[in-house]
Amino acid sequence: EQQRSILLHSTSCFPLPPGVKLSYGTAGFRADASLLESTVFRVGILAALRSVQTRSVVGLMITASHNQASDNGVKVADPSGGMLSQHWEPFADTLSNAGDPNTLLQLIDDFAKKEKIPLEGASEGEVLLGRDTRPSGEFLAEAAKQGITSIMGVNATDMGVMTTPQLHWMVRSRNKGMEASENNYYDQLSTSFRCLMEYIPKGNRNFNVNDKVIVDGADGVGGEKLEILKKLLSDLSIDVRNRGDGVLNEGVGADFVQKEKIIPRGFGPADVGFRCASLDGDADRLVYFSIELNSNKIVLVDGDKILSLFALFIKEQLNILTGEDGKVNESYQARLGVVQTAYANGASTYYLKQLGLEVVFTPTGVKYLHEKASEYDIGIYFEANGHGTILFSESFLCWLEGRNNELTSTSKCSEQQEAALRLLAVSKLINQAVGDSFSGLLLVEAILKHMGWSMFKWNELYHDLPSRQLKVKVVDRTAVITANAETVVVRPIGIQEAINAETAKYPHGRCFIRPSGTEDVIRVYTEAISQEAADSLANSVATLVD
Ligand code: NG1
Ligand code: ZN
Repeated sequence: EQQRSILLHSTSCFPLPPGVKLSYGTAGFRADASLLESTVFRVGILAALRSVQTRSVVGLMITASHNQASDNGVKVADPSGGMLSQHWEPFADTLSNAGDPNTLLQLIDDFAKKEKIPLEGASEGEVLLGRDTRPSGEFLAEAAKQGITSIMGVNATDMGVMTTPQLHWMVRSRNKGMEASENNYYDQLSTSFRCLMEYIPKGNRNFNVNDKVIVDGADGVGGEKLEILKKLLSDLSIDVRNRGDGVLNEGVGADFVQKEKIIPRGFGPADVGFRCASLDGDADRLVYFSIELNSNKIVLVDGDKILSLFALFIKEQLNILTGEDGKVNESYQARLGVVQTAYANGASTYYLKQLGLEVVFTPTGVKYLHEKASEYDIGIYFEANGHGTILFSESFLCWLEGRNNELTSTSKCSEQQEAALRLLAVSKLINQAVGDSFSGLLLVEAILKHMGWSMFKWNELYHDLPSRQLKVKVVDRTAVITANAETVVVRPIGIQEAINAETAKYPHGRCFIRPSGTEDVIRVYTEAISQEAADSLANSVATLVD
C-alpha cells in the first residue's frame, strides 16, 4: 500500500510530454534533452526493479554519446556490467510510454508478478547513477533519483560525472565483491598497463618522449578523466586535446573522425607524424588517425584495425603458451573467436581469416556482439566505429593463473611465463564490462611498443576496401526486415534480388541495407574495388530503397 502511494505520487510529478513516443533502441533512449525528464524517471524505476530482482547493483547512465550536446539519453547497465538484459526491453518501452499514474502502477504490478520481483516486504537494492558532461545531465539525474527511490528499499548512489565504461566497470566490480571507486578503476588500468610494459621484448623497451599519442577528448567527459589517468602512467606520453572547453561532439570526436575522415578541431599541421586518437562523447569509442601533410584529410585507423591488432597480439601470446601446433601436453584448448558486424571492412575479415582465426557475425549493436563474444575463452569484438572489447572466460583465466604459478615454480621468467603474464595483464587492462576507449588506447599503445611498430606499420596490416555508407529517409523503416546478421533482406519481397543484380555488376562488390536502430533511416553500405564503384553501387541501391 505504501509502495503504491509513493509511486502514484512521484509519477504524477513526471507527466509525459504530449505526442512523444520513445523506444529503448540500440543504445537506450535518446532524444532532445527537454523531452527526457519523464523517461529518465521511469528508467530509474526500471533500474530499481532490476536491482531488486537480481539482488545486485545495477547502473543507470545518462548520456547521448556522440550525439549533439542538446540531446541526451539514458541506458541501464545490468549486474554483469553489460547492457540491460534484452528481455526487459519491451517493459522499458511500455513503462516509459505510460502516462497515467494508474496505468503505470498496473504495468509495474503485472511485470513484478511475471518476473517474480518481491515488491512487498523487505526489498533491497542499489543503483549507481552516472552522467556525462551534458548540461542537462544534472536535472535528468535528479529525475532518475526520484524514480529509483520510488521503489522502497532501493538506494540511488550518485557517482557524478563519469564515462560510460567507468560506470559499467563499477557495476561489474561491485557485483564481484571488488572495490569499485573511480580511483580503483584508474589503479587497475595503470597497474596492468605497467605490467604489460614490463614484458615488452628488450629491444623495444626504451621510452622516447617524442613518441607520444595525441588524444581528442571530443570536448566530453573523456578528456578530463584521461588527464587523471595519464598522471599515473610513466611509460607513455599523452597529450589531451578538446578537454571540454569547446562544444561537445561538434567537429570533434570518434564519430566525426570516422564518418567525415577530416581533421578534428584542435588538431593541425604541427601534429603531422604523430599518432592521434579520438574518443566519443562518453568515451566508449576509440579510433586512431594520422594527419596528412597539406590536406585536411586524415588517414583513419578504425575499430576493425584495432581489433586486428588485438587479435594478432593475443594469438601470438597463445601460440607461445601452447606451442604453435597446440601440442604442449598440459595445454588447454583455448577457443579464440572474433566477432564483427556486416559493417566491418571486408579486407579486415579476410585478414583475420588468413590468420587462421574464427570470425563470426552478429547484427549491429554491442549487445549482440558482446553476447556472442562471451561464448569463447577469448572473444574479441569491435564495431568499425571503434566500440569493442575483449572478453575472457572464467575457466580460461583460471587455467592461465594455474599455468603461471606452475611456471613460476619451475623456470623463472621463461618465454611462456611472460606470455601468460601478458594475457593476464590484458584481462585486467581491458574493460570486460563494455567497450572502453581508455583501456583500448592503453592496449594499442602497449602492443605497438611490444611489436616495435609505428602507426604506419600497423595501418599496413591490410588495406581497407573502398566503401560507402548512405542514409535513405523512408516513410516506414520497419518495413525492411533482414536476416543472416543483416546481410539479406527478407521483406519487402524482391528487394534482395534487385540488390543482388546491381551488386553483380561490380567486381568484388558487396552491399547490404538495414533499418537504423537509432535514426529514422535505412542505411545502405557498399564495398567495391574503387571508391567510384562503391559510390555508384550505393547510389543505385539507394534508389531501389526509396
Ligand atoms: P544504428 O543507427 O542502428 O546503425 C548506430 C551504429 C552502431 C551503434 C549504435 C549505437 C553504425 C552503422 N551504426 O546504430 O554501430 O554504435 O549506433 O550508438 O555505425
Ligand atoms: Zn559512446
